Amino acid sequence: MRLIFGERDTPYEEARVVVLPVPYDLSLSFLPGARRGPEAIFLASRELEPFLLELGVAPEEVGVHAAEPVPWVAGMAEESHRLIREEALRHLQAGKWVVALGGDHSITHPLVQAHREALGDFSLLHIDAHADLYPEWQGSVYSHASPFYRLLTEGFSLVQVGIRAMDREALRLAQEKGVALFPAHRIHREGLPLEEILKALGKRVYVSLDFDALDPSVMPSVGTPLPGGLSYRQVVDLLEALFQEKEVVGMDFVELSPNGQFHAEMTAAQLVYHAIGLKGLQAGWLSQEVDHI
Ligand SMILES: [Mn+2]
Repeated sequence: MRLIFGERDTPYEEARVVVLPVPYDLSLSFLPGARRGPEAIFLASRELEPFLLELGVAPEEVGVHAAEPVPWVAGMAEESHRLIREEALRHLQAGKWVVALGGDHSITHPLVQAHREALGDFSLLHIDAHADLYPEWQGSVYSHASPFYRLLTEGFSLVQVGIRAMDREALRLAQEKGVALFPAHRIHREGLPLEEILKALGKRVYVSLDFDALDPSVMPSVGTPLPGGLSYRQVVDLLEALFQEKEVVGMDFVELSPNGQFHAEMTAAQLVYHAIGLKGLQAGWLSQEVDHI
């Protein structure tokens, strides 16, 4: 049975938004399970209230189509990444706005490649507990700890928010390459520096969100939880400011690793749904028909 996102699925031709499941987690180093992330988000999304009070719209009215999951090839990271890039590119070339659901964070590299091929240049906003700037991890450049190293060396400008784990070499690399780093401890001390974050980004932005950016008290269902994370409200505030000021060319939400805590799956689904609503408002696909509070 094919799963859908939300209460109803819009046929592909009419849909503006494609939710693309990428259940790939073969690069994980600690706790596997992110391959079950997309399915859990789909199932939880069925329980969402379609009307989003905060935005005053029903995001599903943009027309959301759930695509077939991208297949992967066991033991063949390069081939699996090629399939991810090709599937994303196919939807982008059909004019869809793609929201990818991981899967582990390694999928961001082929997703970003597909977006650049279809849509040209943009900067990267990476929301995560981990900087993911290792040249390789356990011998593989296709690792979930490496996508942003690869993207940096390919010339992308990078803004990282919520970070609380990186080693000395990664910090040195980030400083050398001009990464705009907004670590979680600074956000907790000073509040979310929205203006500074927006200033560090170009006009067009791709967003990659690792659910472990959220504090484990909010989001316990991740492969690599770390204390000291962001609140749900802080992440929503960041996305709202971003969509007001920038053109968001695409998004991925990665590393949900379901472990029986349904509230975490609801949190993930709600965040994805909220982002679709923000895109709908920014693109003019949705307008508020009732005064909302
Ligand atoms: Mn992470």
